[in-house]
Amino acid sequence: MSEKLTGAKRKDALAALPGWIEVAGRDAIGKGFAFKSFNEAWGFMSRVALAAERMDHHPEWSNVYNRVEITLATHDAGGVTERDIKLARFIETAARG
Ligand code: H2B
Repeated sequence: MSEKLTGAKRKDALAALPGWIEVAGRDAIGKGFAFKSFNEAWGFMSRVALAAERMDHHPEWSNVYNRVEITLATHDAGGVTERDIKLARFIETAARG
């Protein structure tokens, strides 16, 4: 099981992920994405879904038309770990198309 990220490591990891914020009220990180269309949002979600399955690490997310809200936490660890940071990094590349 991965260790929860704390302190400077966590701060530095988040600083390198623009727009990602600490979720209020729980140990998790999140970001909202807005695309030009539902088609672009779904394409993004498809890329993330395939990677998440390969990584065996899955996002909590919701989609409304062109918007996708994502929360990442490692359920086994009860908080944010390096696995969430890796997935968030992939999500950033997937959002670029
Ligand atoms: N995703 C996330 N975000 N956290 C987990 O702890 C987790 C997961 N655990 N995906 C995985 C799957 C686990 O349930 C399976 C059995 O490996």
